[in-house]
Amino acid sequence: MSIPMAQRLLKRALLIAVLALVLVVPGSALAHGGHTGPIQTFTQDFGSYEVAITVEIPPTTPSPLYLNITPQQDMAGVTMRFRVAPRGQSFDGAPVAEVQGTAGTQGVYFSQVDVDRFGDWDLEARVSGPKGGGVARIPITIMAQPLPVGSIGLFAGLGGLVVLMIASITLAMIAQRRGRPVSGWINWLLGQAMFACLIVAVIFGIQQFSTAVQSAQASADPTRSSLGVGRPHANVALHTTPDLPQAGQPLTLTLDLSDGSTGLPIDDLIPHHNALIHLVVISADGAFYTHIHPPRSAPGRYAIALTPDRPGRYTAYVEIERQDSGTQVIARDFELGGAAVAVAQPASGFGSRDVAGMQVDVRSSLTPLRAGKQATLTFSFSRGGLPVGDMQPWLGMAGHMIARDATGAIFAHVHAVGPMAPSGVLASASAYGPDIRFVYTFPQPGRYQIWGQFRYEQQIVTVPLEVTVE
Ligand SMILES: [Cu+2]
Repeated sequence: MSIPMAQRLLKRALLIAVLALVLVVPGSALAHGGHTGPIQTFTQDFGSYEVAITVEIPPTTPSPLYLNITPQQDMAGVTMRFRVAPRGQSFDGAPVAEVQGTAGTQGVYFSQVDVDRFGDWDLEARVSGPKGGGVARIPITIMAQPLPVGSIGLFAGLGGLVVLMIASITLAMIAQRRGRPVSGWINWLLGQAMFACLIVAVIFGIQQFSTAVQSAQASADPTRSSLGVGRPHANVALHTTPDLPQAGQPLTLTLDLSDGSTGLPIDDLIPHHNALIHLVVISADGAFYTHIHPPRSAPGRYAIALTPDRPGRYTAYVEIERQDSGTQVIARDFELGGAAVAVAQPASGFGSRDVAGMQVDVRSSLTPLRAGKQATLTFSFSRGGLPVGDMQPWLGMAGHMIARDATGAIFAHVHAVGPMAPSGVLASASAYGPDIRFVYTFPQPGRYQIWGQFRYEQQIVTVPLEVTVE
């Protein structure tokens, strides 16, 4: 083989390699359940401290597990401690990473713990401060990313081609130096082998390309996503401690999640909207409302303390998302005895009101509201007559709106229109307002209670209102 010919072949091989590398670039990851990516945010309530912990899952081990900790309120005198253990093993002896909270405006705290193997881990977070505290065990899975078979085939084909090209050029150069041509059968063999490698690379390249196209189509079409399989429904057993709680006295709500098919504890929840569980507890009259994020204490078990202020029936709405499944809301009732501690303030309808030192004006694009017709509800924030433009993200968004009808049977958790805030560090740079909008279609006529929830100056701001749908 002559040197110019070898150079031509080399150029051709390089071109093929470049083309193949373009084909091998993996398709975009699916955006649905079970594909939450390597950065996950877990918002949990530790007593009266709500802390969002963003975990950067390492692609390999041993490696540090980086934690970005974003408290939702003042953390003066608060200590946060973190440690990890492989799931099912004791935390005893695990090194503890400690972070001290500071007073004033909260940024992001950083910490890290070390993980030394792939698999399921529990990240234990302990928060204690002057206003109480609590413990959460956050489930983390560190997975080795296997190289797809198609990529292995493509790389093998291309690698073989490159090796054969180098061999061919080397042989040609040796032959030229000796003044003897490379023997015909060697050239024939090299040519056949190169052709075979090329065919392998092309076949696997086409396969990679079609996989990338299919996964792009699947992520563009929500009905054709990986949700096809799904998982059985979740059973939620709710119990209160004490068994007969009294108004104005603290009680602990414990949620035991089990698989509707096997009855085993559910431990495949994935964070959705920055938490594993969104728990909304509302009294029958709607005067008591709370939206909290109970910490996980063991597989399938979540517990949180609260102090409802009036006797009667309460509904706990448990919103979860299981791996490879959509979100589900499970409602459970419980009763409180005793006498009312606080007087119910009637919630106002649309219009202006004062909340948390701001004026909040709420209006609807559709008046009157009608069942089955889409409406945009706008919350406008101002202070001393000036618009407020530095509302902060809560649970990754500008705002959340809970709507519930008077019977308690209709329950909706609506998110503000607009982009989600980035996770972790960058979230603190996001600012919203003065107008925050929600789009919702009320399914049936009736009276509805609505709670708009926002974050401003590190306080969760809840705006209740009551509307009639015709
Ligand atoms: Cu929530």
